[in-house]
Amino acid sequence: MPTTKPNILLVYTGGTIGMIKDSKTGALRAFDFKNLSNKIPELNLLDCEIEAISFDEPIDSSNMNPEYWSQIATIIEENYSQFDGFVVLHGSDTMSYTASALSFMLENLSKPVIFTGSQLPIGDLRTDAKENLITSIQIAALQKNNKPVIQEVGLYFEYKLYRANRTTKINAEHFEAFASLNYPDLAESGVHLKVNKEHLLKPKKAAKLKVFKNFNENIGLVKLFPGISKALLESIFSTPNLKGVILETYGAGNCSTENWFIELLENTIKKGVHIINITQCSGGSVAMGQYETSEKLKKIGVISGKDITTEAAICKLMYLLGQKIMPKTFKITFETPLRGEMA
Ligand code: ASN
Repeated sequence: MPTTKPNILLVYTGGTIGMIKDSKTGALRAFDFKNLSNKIPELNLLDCEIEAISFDEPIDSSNMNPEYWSQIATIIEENYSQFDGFVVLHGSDTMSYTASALSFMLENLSKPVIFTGSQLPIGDLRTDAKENLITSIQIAALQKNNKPVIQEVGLYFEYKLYRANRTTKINAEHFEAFASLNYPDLAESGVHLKVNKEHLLKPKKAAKLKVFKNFNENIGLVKLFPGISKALLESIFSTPNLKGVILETYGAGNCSTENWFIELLENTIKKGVHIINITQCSGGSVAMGQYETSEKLKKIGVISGKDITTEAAICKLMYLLGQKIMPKTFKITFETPLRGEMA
């Protein structure tokens, strides 16, 4: 019986993972991904075929934006039928945003799209890049009965595979740079690669991949703090063309019950601006109505972000606004999990 090896496409967008130190100047520069296997001969030992494609000009992920998200989605869309899995190499700083955005853009995804990066450049002696890259490729190539095991957007970093839209970058120095506090790990790499099958997303059978590239960027993110001024909030909420605001509240979705604050939110919602309540805690969920301090938000029509991360909330809001959802159904659509991003 002829055996065909899985075909994996590496998409290099930039970030530390693709950097090497110039031996003469010591400066970090982007590395040519066409010569990948010369630099990482271990890749030849993997039981899959690997091709690589790179952004013309690799970027530090702090320069990421929805236009680049569309470029990544286009590369996946154009190569979807030829490859069995995709590994996106991305700077770690904004990786959770891009990976969350891609999870919304790729509807009915039935192949793995694994984001990874590193804290140290690939050429460094102590780099974490090799393990992250090699295991991400192995995960993208995992198959059972000729079907990919992972059929969603994942993020692999320091021995763990997470659901991408559940992650947050939590550390700027540790190799364990990401966490998924509200959803269990999808897989763990130790002596064995252990996949937690019960936590994987199961796509709709035989549904065709749909790719959405419209984002509406007229949104805001407000983190409340004790003493936040009326003037500041009034100025944010009167931003021209504003369509939605993510409000990071305290604990289980609580905020001040002062009249001026609630009235400001109520008037903003009446103008047609969607306000989404998420918690500024790293873990746990918003439960509007649990305390008096959040009951008023519920009454005036604030949307519950439940246990969504800030990164996924931003992407979901821009995505849904880009879908031109009817104002009447916007709240219920936001409160419904679309790609396993919320409970
Ligand atoms: N500044 C880099 C980036 O996000 C950080 C990294 O990749 N570790 O592109």
